[in-house]
Amino acid sequence: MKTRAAVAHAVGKPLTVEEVELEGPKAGEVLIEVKASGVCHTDEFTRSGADPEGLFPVIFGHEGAGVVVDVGPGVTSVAVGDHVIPLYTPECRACKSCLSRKTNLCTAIRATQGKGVMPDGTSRFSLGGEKIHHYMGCSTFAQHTVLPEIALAKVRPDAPFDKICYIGCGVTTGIGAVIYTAKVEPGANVVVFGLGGIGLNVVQGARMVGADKIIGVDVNPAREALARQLGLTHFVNAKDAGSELVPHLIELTGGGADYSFECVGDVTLMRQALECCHRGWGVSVIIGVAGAGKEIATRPFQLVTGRVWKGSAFGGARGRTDVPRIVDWYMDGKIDVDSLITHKLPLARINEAFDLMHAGASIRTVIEF
Ligand code: AHE
Ligand code: ZN
Repeated sequence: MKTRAAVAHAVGKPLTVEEVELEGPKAGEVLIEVKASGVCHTDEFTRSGADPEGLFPVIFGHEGAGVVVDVGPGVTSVAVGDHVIPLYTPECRACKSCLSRKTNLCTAIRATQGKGVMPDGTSRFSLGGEKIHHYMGCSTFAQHTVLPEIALAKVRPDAPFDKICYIGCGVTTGIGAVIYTAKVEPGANVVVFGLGGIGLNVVQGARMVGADKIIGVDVNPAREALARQLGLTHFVNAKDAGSELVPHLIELTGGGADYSFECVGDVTLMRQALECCHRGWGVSVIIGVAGAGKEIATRPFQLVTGRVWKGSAFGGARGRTDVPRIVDWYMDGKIDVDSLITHKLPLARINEAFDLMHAGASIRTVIEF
């Protein structure tokens, strides 16, 4: 079939919206009509060339919501008409990682996903006979896309696509890092580095679990008001604090943070996030994705004295199990998604979403099909 998609032909170039060829679903695969897709910083990370796994030409987008329109042979967990959220971290419930109960990082299809193809090693997208790569197994900047069934969370049909698409990455990554990865307990002091599309969700996750101080660090003072609406108790401008940032945070938390979260992907901030943690028990969670070749550093003393450095992908969430529950939390008014979706655009104007992101003008832009 033909469908409309935003194609990235080469590193650093704007996306071009064009009609592409899409093959139907093969065994274990599902064809969905994408109704809405958020534009995440990770799409820009790969578009810019900073991602060592980046492949071109490609159809980006990994934060979508849509409807099942066809299923391939052997598909049992979803049916035509079901509302679904694509999962860049699938959940097969059978691989070593899923069975370990220690991680959400299902390994069933990671190798082929990283090569921009479906599990059988081929792509469903092409243009004029040339193969186009899938992105993070999702490619939601297309009106239709194909995914393995293990990479789809079935969600309630009354939830609006233009809001719940954000649960496909940013919301789950931020809230999940608090509740699944860090397991923040009531009364804890939390420091959040970066109050963007992920950090603001860390803030509301911390509020949800009953954290005491929720301190946000950012260089953009315009982020403070929205962050406070979501539960922030203190705002620290990193520019004003300068080299005193870490001592200031330690003082503000009465000795150090119980938990800190790096939501930017900056290795200097990652070090500060670790070092502002409380001696003996503070846990720092890295969420931000850093560019190719970047490395983190700290004095081993920081870890010897009990601070813990962790990472979190997709918030530690098991997509097929946890994403439908997070959709319920949104529908029940337990979490705020609407305030974070600051812009909406049609697919034809998708490049403006990247401009808004660069200007720091948006938290999330959602593309509506
Ligand atoms: N390909 C990059 C790493 C990119 C990365 O870390 N991706 C995150 C998702 S960011 C969501 O916006 C992730 O969850 N990765 C899990 C995985 O299996 O890749 C690189 O540096 O190589
Ligand atoms: Zn993302």
